[in-house]
Amino acid sequence: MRRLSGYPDLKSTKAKLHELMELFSPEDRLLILIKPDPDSIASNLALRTLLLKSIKYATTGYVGEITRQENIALVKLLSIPMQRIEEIDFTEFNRTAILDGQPPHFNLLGDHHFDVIIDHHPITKGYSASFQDIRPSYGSTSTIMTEYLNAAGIKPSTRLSTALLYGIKTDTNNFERDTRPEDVWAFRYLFPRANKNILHKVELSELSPEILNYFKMAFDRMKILKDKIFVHMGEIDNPDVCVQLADFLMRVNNISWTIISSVVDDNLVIVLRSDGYRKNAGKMASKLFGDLGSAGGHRSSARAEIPLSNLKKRVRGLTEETIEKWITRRIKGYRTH
Ligand SMILES: [Mn+2]
Repeated sequence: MRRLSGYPDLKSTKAKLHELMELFSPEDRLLILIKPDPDSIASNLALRTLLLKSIKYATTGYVGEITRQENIALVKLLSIPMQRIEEIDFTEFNRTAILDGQPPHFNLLGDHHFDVIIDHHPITKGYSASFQDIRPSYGSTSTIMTEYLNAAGIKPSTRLSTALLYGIKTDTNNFERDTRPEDVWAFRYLFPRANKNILHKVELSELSPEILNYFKMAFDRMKILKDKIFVHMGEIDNPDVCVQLADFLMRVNNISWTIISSVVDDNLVIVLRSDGYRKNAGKMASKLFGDLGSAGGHRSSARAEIPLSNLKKRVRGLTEETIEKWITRRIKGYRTH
């Protein structure tokens, strides 16, 4: 097989692969546990491919919900078989693997023994595993899995390559963060094999049809306050809408800040974005709303949550209009320097 520009360290990966394969026998029934994000989903597909001929079967169980539209599209377009963990009968399996995470991330501690853990998050403690390969400096678990496939001499299928490529792209935010040469190597290795049309469709699938109604509402309600866009969405079921709106409206030229608020249950939830260059959304959140609830975040993204009961004395009647006016006043009073 052709080696690409010196990466990765094939010799040590081959040794690890050997160690991994030694663990399994043809009668094994493996349960793979993941969280349903692209890197985990792709890594799971890669492990299934690696072990295809060495075990009886593998089943993938995921923890939590598949909520992001891109992930729903990924699973559907690549027809990746997975089951909710609640639907799984653990007694059916004699082996367990965790990919792109470690037992504490799954609240699985105590006396359960794990067979395989492959991950790129910081190393945690308090569990036992027969095989571990944790590389915190790597951008994605998909990168590690690509090295394994390469070491095993397996040419990844179009479907697998597409999934792994997307896993790397997502976790490294298109190589803008936590990227190592190995991630770039894996990307180059997978790119010619992947289906770029599917990838493109998955990446464009961020909006659900239902959210378009919220976009319509936001366009009607939005206020442009100098370099800021503010929208109060009123009462909604899920504040994820605010996150998508806040990200989307940052694309508007000359806008450095977006602030999207909504009432969810008995809380006022405010999502803030800034260009993060000379601005600091976390600072803005805590200065504007920190006196009344939890507020904070990073330079480019932040969030505040205020129990409505804390606003009773400040915001007359707690109606959509009075809440909107109150936030507008606070935003106008904020000095960006
Ligand atoms: Mn990951």
